[in-house]
Amino acid sequence: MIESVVLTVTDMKCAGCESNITGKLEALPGVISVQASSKNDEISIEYDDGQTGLDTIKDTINGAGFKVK
Ligand SMILES: [Cu+2]
Repeated sequence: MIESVVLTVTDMKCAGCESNITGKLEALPGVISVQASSKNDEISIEYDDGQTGLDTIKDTINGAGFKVK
């Protein structure tokens, strides 16, 4: 099933941070689309919950040096 979430994520400072985390999330199997906004401290993600889960997504964000609230 396709799920969509909006996560509050701090520490994204610029467009470089946005494209960094977008690339890492899009590389995960099952992630369909990612929109990161450093301005709003938000990342919107659509994913297939049969292939990946919120824990994996959050770990990827935290592992890239950002913080999921
Ligand atoms: Cu940056």
